[in-house]
Amino acid sequence: MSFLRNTSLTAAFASVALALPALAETWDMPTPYGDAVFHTQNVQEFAKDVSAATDGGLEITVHSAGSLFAHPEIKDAVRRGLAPIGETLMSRLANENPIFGIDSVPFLASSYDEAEKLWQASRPLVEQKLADQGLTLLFAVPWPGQSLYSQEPINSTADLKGASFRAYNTATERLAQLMGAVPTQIETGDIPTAFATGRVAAMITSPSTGVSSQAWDFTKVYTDTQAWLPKNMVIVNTGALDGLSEDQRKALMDAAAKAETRGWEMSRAETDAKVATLKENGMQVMEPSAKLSDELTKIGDTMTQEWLKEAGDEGAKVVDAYRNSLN
Ligand code: PCA
Repeated sequence: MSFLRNTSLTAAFASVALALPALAETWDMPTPYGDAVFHTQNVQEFAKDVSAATDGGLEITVHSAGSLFAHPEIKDAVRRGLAPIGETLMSRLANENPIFGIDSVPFLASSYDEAEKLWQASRPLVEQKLADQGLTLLFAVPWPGQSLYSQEPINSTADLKGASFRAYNTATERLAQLMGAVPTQIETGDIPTAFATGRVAAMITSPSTGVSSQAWDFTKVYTDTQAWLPKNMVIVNTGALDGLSEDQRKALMDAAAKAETRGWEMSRAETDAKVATLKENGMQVMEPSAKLSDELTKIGDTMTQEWLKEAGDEGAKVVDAYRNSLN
């Protein structure tokens, strides 16, 4: 064995090692929804943008459809640093603080323009409540307006009396109760089975989720209530964020701002496209009757009052700022 050959080999390895860039950081990113959903596609684009802007220095691996952490666990996983970054439905956190549920109060903000203004008014408090837990908000994107899916036409809430109704947050549970229905929490991935086995008979969700769960297989009527636009948000563990280089942090924040703009555009485009898909697959698309609209508006008023009561002064300030921004 030649000592000389060995040292020259070692030297060769050392020079290769020196020529390599610093080890790339890889972040696992749990997300709740499937790959066909526009939110997931937007997050994938975001990950690509971050990789490109950091020359591969920060790679984000998206684990969609609750495959790394189930939806209810994602936020705590990020808070505890089990995953540095993740996506969740903002209103899933409403039990921690009412501000997270402000976008799920029926008819408080029911168009994209209103939803955007509500987001501007509520974002600082959302950011603050997340910061209190060591979390940083990166971006938030709305689902299209929430509308009813049922087997028979719904002319008034009386038609839902006693029906089991799929819920995905506390607001949809409360809505079901106020309509006289019986709420059951079901994740999007379990919607088809829940209908097939009779666990639920109706739901309120976006045309996007209607299409991704193939609602035409188990419901016949889509009633276009567009009652609110709940948001998904992407959060990052603040400690993990602080551990990045300044360049990487900037790349992440820039990609986040871009993802927010792109996501809102994707969401706006979704509404008509996915309603058309529901129709093509044989669903009856209906406008709500005057009676149903009236009843839902009243329920929205009740839920706004309940929200304000729960959210106190800081919540009232957000709603005031939002309402002032509408004029
Ligand atoms: N889809 C998600 C949240 C809101 C939406 O449109 C769901 O149904 O769970």
